[in-house]
Amino acid sequence: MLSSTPLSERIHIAFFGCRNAGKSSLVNAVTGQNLSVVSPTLGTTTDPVLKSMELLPIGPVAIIDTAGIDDEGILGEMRIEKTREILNKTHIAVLVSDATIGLNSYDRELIEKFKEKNIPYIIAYNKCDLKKVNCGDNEICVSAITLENVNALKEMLGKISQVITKKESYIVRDLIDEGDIVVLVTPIDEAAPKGRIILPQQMTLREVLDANAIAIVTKETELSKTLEAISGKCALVICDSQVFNYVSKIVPESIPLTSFSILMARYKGFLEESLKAVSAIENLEDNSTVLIAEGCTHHRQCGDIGSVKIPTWLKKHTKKNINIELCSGSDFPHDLSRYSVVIHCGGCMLNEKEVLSRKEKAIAEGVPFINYGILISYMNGILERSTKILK
Ligand SMILES: Nc1nc2c(ncn2[C@@H]2O[C@H](COP(=O)(O)OP(=O)(O)OP(=O)(O)O)[C@@H](O)[C@H]2O)c(=O)[nH]1
Ligand SMILES: [Mg+2]
Repeated sequence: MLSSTPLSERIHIAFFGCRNAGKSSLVNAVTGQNLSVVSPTLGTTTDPVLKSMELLPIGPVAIIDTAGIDDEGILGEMRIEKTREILNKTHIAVLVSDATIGLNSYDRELIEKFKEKNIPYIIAYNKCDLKKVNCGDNEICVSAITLENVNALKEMLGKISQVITKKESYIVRDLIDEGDIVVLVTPIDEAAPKGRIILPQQMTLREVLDANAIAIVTKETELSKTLEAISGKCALVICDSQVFNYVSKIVPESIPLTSFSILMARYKGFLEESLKAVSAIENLEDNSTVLIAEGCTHHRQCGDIGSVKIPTWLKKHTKKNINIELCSGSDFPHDLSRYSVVIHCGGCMLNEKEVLSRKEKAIAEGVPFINYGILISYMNGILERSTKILK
């Protein structure tokens, strides 16, 4: 984990198209690896295949091969649903069309989806060893068999990726100055993963170093001693949201305080929505249903915060008998209408596209979308304090 770019930070390039268009063959050709099974049988690829790799000239990417969008029957429908879910995390789409057949209605529907979701796309007319077609600006004739134009396709992907990565966003770098001391408070309890620190902490630490600032990492139990040792000379304290209450009592009001989850929500683009939405918990009633969504699937990564701590605190705060539902990883309910509120982790394991598509879905359905850290600081009465430095 420490040695490679996290999946959530990689450009996701997904290959879509009809069965037998040669999606898997082209993925193998582009990556130079045998990632996906190829065969003349329709519907060879069933579940999406995702592989993290370094792809020149782009850099760290996640390449995704998908099932044919024209798949049939109930199972086919489920596969198509999975393919649509992939759209929510795709930065660049490659529509693979069989050049001997040309674009069909499924392909056109996909193109509409790309446009609707603002996904830059390339149409790759594959099997150009059998037939060539005239290509427009974002189109290219390729052959996964002879490898004709496969490098040119990679160059096109490289150009698009340069455009979409221009917009820099930061976790903490823009909040601190060179030489600042930043204290990171990371509880190590039984829920902490063995032998490492978790992703939001790693990413924050890296940015503190990038800013030529000084990072001090400590557990909450050593925080008092830490602050004493540096005579309170500290530009910012960042803690795990679970220990907000404890930490807020130790850190003097004069030192800015926030949490990893809040910083992550800002980085992924849903801080403002969370701030607007958080007071919606006051409207919860007995039997209201709340969805708690966690981006990681390794249960222990976030420990019991989503399944135990937040539900307990929420019930205590609202004094209502609330129903809690949990989801994790890439699973996110299709229909949010049953939920009074969605409470979402910082989303460090999901790419920003996926988090934003969840936020937009919630907004479209009128369901408040709140970040873990914002919720916890609100319930502890320190919302103003923990977001002051971000404004
Ligand atoms: N002539 C020629 N055949 C190709 C080319 N690319 C793929 N094929 C053949 O087309 C067939 C389907 O290839 P796949 O890569 O499995 O197609 P797919 O789009 O992944 O198909 P599904 O997984 O079923 O959706 C195989 O028999 C490939 O050998 C190409 O560039 N030229
Ligand atoms: Mg395939």
